[in-house]
Amino acid sequence: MRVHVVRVPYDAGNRGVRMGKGPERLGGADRLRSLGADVTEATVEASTRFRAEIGTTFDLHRTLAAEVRGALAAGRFPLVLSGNCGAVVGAVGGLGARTALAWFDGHGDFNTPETTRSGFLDGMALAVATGRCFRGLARSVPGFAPVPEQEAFLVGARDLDPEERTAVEGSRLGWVTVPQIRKEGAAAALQPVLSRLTARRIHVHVDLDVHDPALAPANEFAPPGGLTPREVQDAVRAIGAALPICSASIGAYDPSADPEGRALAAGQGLIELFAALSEPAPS
Ligand SMILES: [Mn+2]
Repeated sequence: MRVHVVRVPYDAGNRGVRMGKGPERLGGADRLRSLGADVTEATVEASTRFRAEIGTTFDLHRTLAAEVRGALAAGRFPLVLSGNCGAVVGAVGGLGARTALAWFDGHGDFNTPETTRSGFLDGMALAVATGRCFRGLARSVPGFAPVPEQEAFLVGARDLDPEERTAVEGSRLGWVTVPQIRKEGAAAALQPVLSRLTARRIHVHVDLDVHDPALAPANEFAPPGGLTPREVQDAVRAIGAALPICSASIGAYDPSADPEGRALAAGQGLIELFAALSEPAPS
């Protein structure tokens, strides 16, 4: 296992607060080393002192894109631990075109400036990654090209604003729901969205609030009715069986919402799973 762990310890442009605490708490590098992995690490920092949610977030994306590109060039698996889901925009910049996108999340992250009710940029993260909004700023991320909607899919999303839901339903995004996974099993539930992908590799993003907060409370926004940690792992394995997972990101972990460390355990389990899946298949 050759892994490059990149932390982006920011939430809405602010360092080390709320979900910005998550990357350091998740750790990962030492645990992976103890399992025999060859691990390098980096922490992405804002390049300007004044914090503006939108400007600082895209600034972080630009730096993250370079980290991801460098890791791939060095033959390492980029594993991004981020406060916000928008880090995927930076990762996509580093990955280049022809990469599909799996998006595990309790929410849709598919709002736009015209539909958002909270004003939280990260609620638009998937819309940015697929080129629906903030196109100019997204173009400022080196290497970024929007992921075509038909090459992206939501997993476990269940709390969408009304207009956001309409947007997802009117889009070409895939959407695999909690009831589908519970009823059919992860592999069967994911098969329709996986079989239509034309990309040759995939980035897997996990907002830890895809988990049921009764089992693994990731943050204060986690909606009820989520997946079990086992279901999330099964779904990631099903994706990895269909095409190579070239990079991954784990986001939205707020340690203060998780006093018993159950979402932490789920996140650390995913870190180990991604590292294990990064091994090239024996030939
Ligand atoms: Mn999210």
